Amino acid sequence: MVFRKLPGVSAPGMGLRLSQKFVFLLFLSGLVTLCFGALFFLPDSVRLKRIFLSKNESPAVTARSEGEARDPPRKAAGEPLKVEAGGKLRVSRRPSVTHDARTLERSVGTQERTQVDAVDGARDAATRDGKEGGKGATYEMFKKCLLKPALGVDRGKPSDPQTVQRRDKVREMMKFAWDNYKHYAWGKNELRPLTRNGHIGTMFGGLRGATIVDSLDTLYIMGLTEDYQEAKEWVHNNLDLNSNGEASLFEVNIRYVGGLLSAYYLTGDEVFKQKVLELGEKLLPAFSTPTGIPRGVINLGSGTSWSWGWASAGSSILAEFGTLHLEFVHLSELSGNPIYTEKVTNIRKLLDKIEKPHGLYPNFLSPVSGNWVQHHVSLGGLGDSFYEYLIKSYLMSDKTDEEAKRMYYSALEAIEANMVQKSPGGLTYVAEWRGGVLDHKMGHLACFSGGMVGIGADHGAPEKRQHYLDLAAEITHTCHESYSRSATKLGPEAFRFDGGAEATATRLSDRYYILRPEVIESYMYMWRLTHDPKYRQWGWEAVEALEKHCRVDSGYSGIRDVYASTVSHDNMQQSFFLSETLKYLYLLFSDDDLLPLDDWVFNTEAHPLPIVHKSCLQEHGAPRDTQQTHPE
Ligand code: DMJ
Repeated sequence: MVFRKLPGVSAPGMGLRLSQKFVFLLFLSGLVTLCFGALFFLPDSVRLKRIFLSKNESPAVTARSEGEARDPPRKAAGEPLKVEAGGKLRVSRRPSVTHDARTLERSVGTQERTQVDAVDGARDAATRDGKEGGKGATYEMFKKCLLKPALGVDRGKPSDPQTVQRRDKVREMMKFAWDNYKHYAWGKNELRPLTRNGHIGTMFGGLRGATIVDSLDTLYIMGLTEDYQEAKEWVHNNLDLNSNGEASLFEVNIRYVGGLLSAYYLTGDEVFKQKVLELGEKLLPAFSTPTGIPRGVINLGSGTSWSWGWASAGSSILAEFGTLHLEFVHLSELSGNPIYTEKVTNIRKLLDKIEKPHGLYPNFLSPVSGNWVQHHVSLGGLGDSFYEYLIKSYLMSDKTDEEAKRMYYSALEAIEANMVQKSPGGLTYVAEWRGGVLDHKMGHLACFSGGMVGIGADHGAPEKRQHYLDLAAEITHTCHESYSRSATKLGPEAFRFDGGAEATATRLSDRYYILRPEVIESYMYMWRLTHDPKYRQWGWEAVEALEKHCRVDSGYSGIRDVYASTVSHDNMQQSFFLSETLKYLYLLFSDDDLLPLDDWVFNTEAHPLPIVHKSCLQEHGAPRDTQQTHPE
């Protein structure tokens, strides 16, 4: 009835009755509320939104504080997420929070709110600490608690001339890789050595200089002092953490957090501490899920996080949320803020409690329900570094983290019982487990496990120690076979043990090598543990193969087929080549007193972190409460 009178006539002029005016006002105020509410659902970039909502008001937090979970943002331009050659992850345009997940998130709105509050508190504290230099432990305190000098008596210089020569060669390789990055890709994330330009990629959420941050410690331990200084200057002047892109929590943690932490612990340069505390704080919102299991992707600017589009049912990935512990414990140590340790302790507790098929840890877990999403278990991609971080957490805690130790050895037992196999030709390998069915394939990534089983050997049950050392040697031998059976003497991305294959790739798509470190990493650990000269010999074979097939005019490149003697290059110099592959080679040809293993634990990107000698640190003034957890 009201509407019949409306066209072209203003309401006051229509002589409306009081009740009609009331209905009209009600309608009008509803309309205004609706328009304002709609602002929350506009993309971040819309100007109107920036005018009406204050900058700090993260849409994610706002939505959650109303008990609503917001759909993850869509990438403006980009491809659907997939695992790139090299196991790297690309961001999907497809939001992966399902309807069910949203409903569940709504029903736990209060819990979410508490977590967001905690995160905000931590943000404030971390920012303050970052700016004020922090209330936590310092470089000096850690240094006083080391058993030996970090760089040894003479920077680990070996005594025999051949090893000196080989080590010098590795140093020259680092210099070559670095100089070309510097020349053609400075400030970008990685070098494309054939096209001589930089690559930014989609893993680091707008952060730049991945190769610089990943290389700091390698340059430092190799004594490439001027290059290290330039890298440090860049971090100081150009490492901008106020980026607003979509980052992999895992990749940012292992490369940037790990790289900055180790640079700080090796050099004491305050800029690294300040940057790493600032960055650590930006990662916290990823943990604001009903279970506290972080999602895989985070917008470092807004704090919004979501799951990889390809990970089924919005799940999080074991190797990602299980590879934060070492770095986060150190973030708590340096900031004096226990929140980082609490976040990773919570992950650990959930994993410990949850029922595991045959004692195994599947690769996908829902951050909403805390249940496994499928039963695929792997010591390669998607699973690998979770196991690595269990034993390394135990070692880094000065052997006090009994929970990590117990979980590591029972996981290893389950892996041995269900996944470790012997090929007809007598090669020991770790197969993949898919709901009880074995896939007789081992990935290059899984070759880190030779070193892992090796460093854990001495801490297992006394009657198992020799067995573990033998197992470590056998796995490392198999991985070496995957190299020596190819034309290039470099190993494929994955090799098989079925259909007549023995440590060789059968599929075209598995034949590439992208400068990965895992096989060389195991040589390095096995050398330190046994001093069997074969490991140095195998390392040298790898150097020769890298020089012959991967070195190009302007850097190092991965290759597309390790079985083809005329190689085709992939035009990528991965940052982990400088961070891991060359560092492990250098350590392999150095004396054991360069970064001794009784003081240092390497994160999964080969960044050395000092063992936390808790009581010693406290004696030197470190706070006691960085390990506190929230009351249950
Ligand atoms: C590195 O970034 C790390 O070692 C990670 O744990 C696995 N993949 C690459 C190297 O292959």
